[in-house]
Amino acid sequence: MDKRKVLVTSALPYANGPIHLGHLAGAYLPADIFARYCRLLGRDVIYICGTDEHGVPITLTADREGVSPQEVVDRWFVHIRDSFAGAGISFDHFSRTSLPVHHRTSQDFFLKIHEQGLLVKKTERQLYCARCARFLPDRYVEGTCHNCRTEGAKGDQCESCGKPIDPLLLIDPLCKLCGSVPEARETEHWYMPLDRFQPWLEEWFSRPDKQGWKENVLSFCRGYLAEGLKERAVTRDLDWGVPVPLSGTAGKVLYVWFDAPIGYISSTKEWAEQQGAPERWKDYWCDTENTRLVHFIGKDNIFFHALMFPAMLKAYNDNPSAEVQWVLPDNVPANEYLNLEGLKFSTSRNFAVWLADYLERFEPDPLRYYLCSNMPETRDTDFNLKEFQAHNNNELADTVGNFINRTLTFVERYFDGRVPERGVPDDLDREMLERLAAAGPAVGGCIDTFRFRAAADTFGEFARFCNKYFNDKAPWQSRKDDPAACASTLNLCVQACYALSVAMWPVMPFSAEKLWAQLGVPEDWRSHPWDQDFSAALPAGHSLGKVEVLFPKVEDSLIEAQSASLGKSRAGGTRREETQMETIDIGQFGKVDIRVALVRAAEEVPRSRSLIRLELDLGELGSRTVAAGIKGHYEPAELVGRKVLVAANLEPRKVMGIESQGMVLAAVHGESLSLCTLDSKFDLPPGTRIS
Ligand code: B3M
Ligand code: ZN
Repeated sequence: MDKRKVLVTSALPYANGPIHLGHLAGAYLPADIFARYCRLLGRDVIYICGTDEHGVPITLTADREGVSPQEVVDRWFVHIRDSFAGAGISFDHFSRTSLPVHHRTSQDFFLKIHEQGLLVKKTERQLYCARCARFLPDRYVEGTCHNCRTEGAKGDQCESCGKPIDPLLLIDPLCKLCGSVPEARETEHWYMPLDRFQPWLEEWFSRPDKQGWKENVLSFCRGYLAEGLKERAVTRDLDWGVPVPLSGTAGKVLYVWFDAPIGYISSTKEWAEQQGAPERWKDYWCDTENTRLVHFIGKDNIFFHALMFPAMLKAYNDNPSAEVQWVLPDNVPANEYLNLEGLKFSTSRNFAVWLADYLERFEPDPLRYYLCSNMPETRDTDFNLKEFQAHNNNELADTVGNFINRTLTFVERYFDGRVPERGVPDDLDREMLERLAAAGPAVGGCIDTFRFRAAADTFGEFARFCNKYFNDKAPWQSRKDDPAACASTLNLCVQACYALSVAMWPVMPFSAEKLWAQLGVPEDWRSHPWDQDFSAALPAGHSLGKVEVLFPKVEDSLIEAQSASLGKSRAGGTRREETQMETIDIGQFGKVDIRVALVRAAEEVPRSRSLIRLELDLGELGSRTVAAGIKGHYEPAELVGRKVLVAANLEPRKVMGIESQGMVLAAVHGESLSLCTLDSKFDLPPGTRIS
């Protein structure tokens, strides 16, 4: 089964909004860990992604904002790409589906399938809004789901039961743009006859390699096959997308789910071009003998990756005039959902921890490690800020970091920063040696079979053993009684630090690279193959680098700040939360000291997406610096001279290098934000207390 080449993909995020931690845990972090692990093993791997820039989610955003779809995707492409980079997601290439190479590739796909007479052209009735003078494909219409009767179901797929929606069957449909009741009108579309691929898909799903697929994915697909696959429309009446490459089809584009998976191919083509080897994409996509194609996705995308796309690839391959034969997915390790403090992440309600916001406050690695330990592999899991903090402080700071720091400072202090000599091992040493030999394969075996939680557990267990080894060997004692034994202990501890550094890299690459600097070894992953003997990686006499704390604790104030912004969006966004409000007594309220403050100066915080730094005059309380998350809503210049309201007795906290000494009050609704200000009828002096 060990094919030489690995082609890893992550679902192409829609370029119409920011990435949140639910996305990260679902389709990106596991793929990144897997791709990095393959790299450490020396496998020939490429990791491909890009933004999905077509489809109704994007045109709806453009309609709402009154801008062109191109403007929407240009903005979000940059934002999404940069958030992923900040989180260490190491794509070999991150492309976009609005590029010409993608349009060409998708049109070629359509034609290769169409040429064989496989696409069914049908005139059919679809929902049309007379007021907007347009058809209402997919999410342009909303109503009650005809499968499960959930209200507010969008016209493509019901979020509640996960089933595809037939818009004509939607109960009480409404136009999403203007709210009127649509009518049915005739239009022409092309259909992919999935029913004709049913026998082949059944055979494909019965092949032995499917035993390595996750049960959630298999049972989902078996369910579909048992019901019998139906034809699916692959075109839409829209003016944004890949134009249908047939004459007389003006105003029609390919359905976004037809072109999006082809985006993996076009992204690889663009990568090859940039490598200066324009044909190299074929080395991966068309070497059916040697390539493993692995699609990382969230569970809502299983249908398209495990049934629809394989059928499209098969249809193309069946064309006698096809110049290439595509590889079929080797695995589709779909994750379930990550929830947030017991509720669903919601982009529309702004109930989310956005990756870019997270990265303004915290380091990426503790998040990666926590999400890896808590990955929604086989069932939904929950992201909880307090748990994240505890995980960082107990596992990373107190266990992994503590062991590494004790070892390296000990060597620095008592062995002149050089790896000590190893002597004859005792029983405990032998156990350490065995563990050192097993550490890499143990963690790697889990990653290789997409068991990321187990990989994190195995890593954590090894770190705990290392800590215990250090304690049990008590080198501070043996340094005086038995210097040779002490040297031997520290030699093994240094090797263990090295083993941890390599085993850490797929999950916590930034920390691994810092640790390599501390260990005095090259900081480039290419120098640290997985399959070496970790028990003697660093020879006696090798000089270590400068020792620093690898995993600082996450302070309460940071968690509270993140939690407060979550609370804001939670209260602003969901009615359920508003009515479930917790009550406090007047005394508790009185503890918050809210004051009138005059803005003396304002400037945008460099590199921050949301912050403006305010210099405030609070009258008798003196002046204050506050970092306010209002960038994009106000220009700094228009703030100067205005009076705002500030919670003045909050503990100061550091954000983006600024000590923020208070919180400016604002009302937030969806994407709108308004500063709370005073009635202009009265001119109250700065420092006036609000009660
Ligand atoms: N653009 C993302 C989503 O459904 C969708 C994935 C495409 S993968 C080819 O959230
Ligand atoms: Zn309308």
